[in-house]
Amino acid sequence: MITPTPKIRTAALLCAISFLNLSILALGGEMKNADGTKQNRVEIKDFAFNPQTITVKSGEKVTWINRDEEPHTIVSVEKQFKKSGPLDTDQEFTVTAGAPGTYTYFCSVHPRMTGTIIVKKS
Ligand SMILES: [Cu+2]
Repeated sequence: MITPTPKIRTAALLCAISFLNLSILALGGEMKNADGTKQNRVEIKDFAFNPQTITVKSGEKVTWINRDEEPHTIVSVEKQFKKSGPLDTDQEFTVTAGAPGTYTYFCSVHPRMTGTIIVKKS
């Protein structure tokens, strides 16, 4: 006789695996949006951008989120993208990656905080 137990077990296992994936990816870097497009996230924590260098494709979005209690900003060194206002705790800022190239940025409140976006051809 066949019981439905193995199926349920598989479903529970798959569920656990996707949950695990999600928690690893949620730390920063690449994530998928609900519609399947790539989500590029940079977390600001302990006065640092994490990941410090992120590689994206032209046309993709990059989102920063401030996890510190201090306000931070995102300012392109060469003014290659619009600068953010001061981000409060848990506030986000998003830009769309333009032409391929290397974009460096810093926090105007704490200029030692720097990061890099590498934009590849899409
Ligand atoms: Cu800052």
